Amino acid sequence: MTPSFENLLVTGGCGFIGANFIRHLLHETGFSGRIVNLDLLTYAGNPENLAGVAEDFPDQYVFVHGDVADEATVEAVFDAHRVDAVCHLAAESHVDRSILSPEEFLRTNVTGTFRLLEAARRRGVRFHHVSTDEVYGSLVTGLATEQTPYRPASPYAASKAASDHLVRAYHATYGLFATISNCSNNFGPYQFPEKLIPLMILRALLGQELPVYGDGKNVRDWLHVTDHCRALWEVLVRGQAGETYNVGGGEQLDNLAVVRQICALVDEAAGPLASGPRENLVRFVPDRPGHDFRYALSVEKIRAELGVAPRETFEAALAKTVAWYLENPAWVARVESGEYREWIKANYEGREKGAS
Ligand code: NAD
Ligand code: TDX
Repeated sequence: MTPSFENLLVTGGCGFIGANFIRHLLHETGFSGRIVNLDLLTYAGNPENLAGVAEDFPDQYVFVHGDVADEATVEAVFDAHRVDAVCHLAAESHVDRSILSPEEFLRTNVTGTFRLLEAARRRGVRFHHVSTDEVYGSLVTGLATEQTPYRPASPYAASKAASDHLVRAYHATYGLFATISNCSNNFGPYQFPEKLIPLMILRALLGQELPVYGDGKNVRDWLHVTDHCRALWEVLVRGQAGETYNVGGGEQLDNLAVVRQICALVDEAAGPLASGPRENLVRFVPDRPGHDFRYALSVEKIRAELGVAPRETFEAALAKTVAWYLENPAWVARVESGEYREWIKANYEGREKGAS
């Protein structure tokens, strides 16, 4: 289906999912319009995640260094680039950081979403909001559907819940063409190694201890990022105004099982350690405060209404992900040493934010 828009604003495009999504748009969808990537380049934003994109697609891709919570920046971007659709991914995204320092989460996730909604409603621009299954809170049994009441437990989840409510309010009150997707735990290339899977891959490779929170029995629903990107595109193009779509991988595993699989894959790829299998590196550490026990999503609605279902199996996608981290030592080294920040300083700091 041909999209009804030509100038798509993607926020947070230098992050993990944003970068995968921009690559997906350019390589897999046949989208011939322009992509404007508005990103503040926080610690999680790495322009190297989009290496080659500006050079390969000079007429289709533009980067703007700026803050979604800054009204003047957002207004200027909408006007300068004649934005006619938004896919909003920019966020503070890590639960542990939200426990240590919640304020930035409110600014970016709540105020930032509000600024974008204001700009979109004034111009009648279609708006897609990327959210999380964490808004539903921990489940005892069964699957969360789009009707499950919100019960966020962490400051991160609460900030995402607040932003979801704002999006719904803008649809109900102003008639904004808005959609929301709530997805489960993503994994794949370019994920910052603070999240479970890349953290464990890189620590296992180096033979470092593997910190598993609590007893490792907490369950997550794993979604390969390419399956998420396909779903986002379908919702952007064919989603119905005011609707919410869950996007999950359908494979729920406890954390210890995930870490053990990673250990086995790294043992196989890198050879065993002299001290024995990497599984011996697992250390049970004090639990995350308010740690949600279990997430699991019903993905029936998006399958029935938009024909979207995951294609990857967890096992095969995890093997590909381990291979990606092993095959990209330069990316890993620059992230781990902090050198990717030097590149950002040289290229963007001192330049006016909001200037492309
Ligand atoms: P990420 O942390 O890897 O990337 C976030 C990006 O947003 C970075 O490029 C960062 O520089 C940018 N950013 C942060 N604050 C900004 C601001 N004020 N203005 C402009 N840009 C800003 O995050 P991710 O894992 O790619 O997640 C993307 C979205 O998907 C988020 O909205 C997140 O809540 C949601 N989500 C993620 C997952 C997951 O498993 N990673 C699961 C469900 C939902
Ligand atoms: O060192 C660790 N040890 C550990 O046991 C880390 C970093 C995590 N964990 C556990 C906590 C969780 O139960 O692993 C599970 C996954 O943790 P994270 O990777 O931090 O993800 P989670 O907290 O589940 O949130 C993720 O999925 C939903 C994303 O970070 C969110 O942005 C998304 O909304």
